[in-house]
Amino acid sequence: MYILAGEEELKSQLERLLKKRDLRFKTIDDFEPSKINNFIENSNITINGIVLLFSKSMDLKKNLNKINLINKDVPIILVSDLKKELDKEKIDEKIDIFIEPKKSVEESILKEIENLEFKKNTHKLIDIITDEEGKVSIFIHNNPDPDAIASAMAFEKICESMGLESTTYYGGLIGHPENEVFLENTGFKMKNIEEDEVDEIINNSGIIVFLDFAEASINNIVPEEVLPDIIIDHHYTNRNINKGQYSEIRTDIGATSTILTRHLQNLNVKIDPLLASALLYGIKVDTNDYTKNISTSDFKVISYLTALADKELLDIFESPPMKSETLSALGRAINNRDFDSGVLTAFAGFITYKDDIPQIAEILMSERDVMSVLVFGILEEKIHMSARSKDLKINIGKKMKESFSDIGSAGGHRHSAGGEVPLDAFESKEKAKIDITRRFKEEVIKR
Ligand SMILES: [Mn+2]
Repeated sequence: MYILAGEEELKSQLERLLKKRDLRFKTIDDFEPSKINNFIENSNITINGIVLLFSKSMDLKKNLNKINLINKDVPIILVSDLKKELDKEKIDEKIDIFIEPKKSVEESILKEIENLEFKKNTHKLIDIITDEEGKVSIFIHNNPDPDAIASAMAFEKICESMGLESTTYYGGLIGHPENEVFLENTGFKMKNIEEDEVDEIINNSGIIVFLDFAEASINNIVPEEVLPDIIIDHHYTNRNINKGQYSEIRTDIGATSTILTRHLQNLNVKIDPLLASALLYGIKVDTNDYTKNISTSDFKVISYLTALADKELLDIFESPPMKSETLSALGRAINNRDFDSGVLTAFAGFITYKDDIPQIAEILMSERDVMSVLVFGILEEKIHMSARSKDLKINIGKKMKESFSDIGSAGGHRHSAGGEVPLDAFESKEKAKIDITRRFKEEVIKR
């Protein structure tokens, strides 16, 4: 049961709502804490909450002390637009739930406007795609990440639903092993191209689409002078870009995959478990596990996609199986590790993939009592290094720079860093191992 107290008009509105939902309530006519407490004590049914309704017309301040007198075992829900004034009175501890009616109305209006905007955009997008004749060419940035790849999958799905042919192109490599596993498991086919192939593709395209980037020639294979028909992106740029017919650059949204999902929803295009998983993983990576640059639009899309996604596939995306060479390098690093005062250094020997080094560093960080890690290995006459630290007093990027910049290049951030040193900076492989370990320990261990 709920107890309602406060302003008449709001009370009768809420009464109607509760009746509709078959929820029991008791209305207290004038706001008297003793009356409420009496009712709570003498009632033989559980009181789920007390709803206090105060809009601007009533002097809430006058009643503040009264709220203090209410039985503290029952949750208090305060409905009022005067939250700012209340904060000063430090009433937050007494109120369990705060509802601001005006703010809620504003938010729902904004939400509806945002929905309308998205629908309008989808229509515009479709108009452009259907107006133009010929093939749809989708470009994504160099060394594409899951967000770019999933967005291309979604755009191709839209084209397919309209009976149009489309191809996705990218320059560079599928760099990280996680991205490789991601692409492999989506089964998505896209074309890796060189610069000299772009002109012909552009000339044979009806529609040119840029996804997850907005500016030709910056970290992508498209020449500067190419004007796209469609841009969908979420990265901030302060430069004047050639926008073409349709450009949707939403820096307030966490991932291009979110924007594409909204278009798929508006078009009622079926999102199969594979596409849902890919889009969801794209958002996850771009928002740093749903923590960075995330908006209400992203959250809405995330909950929608989570219901459709293939959980096993997501598990594979999130913790990709290791290659046999990587596992061997990890084994060597584990056997060759040296632990001293919270600092772990590990030599992985001759490695096959450069990306193995940071991956191994991440794994070795999980050992108990380890605060900082340096992993290094040899590939093509170079020593590749990767360092991690959870020691708050250390900036591992700076430490790496101080340790190695005289013989190679090194640097990074507070918690994560890397570097490269030519093997011939040392007399032998054995000397390299000793010297690198010594340099790192000298900088990182505080004695
Ligand atoms: Mn992105």
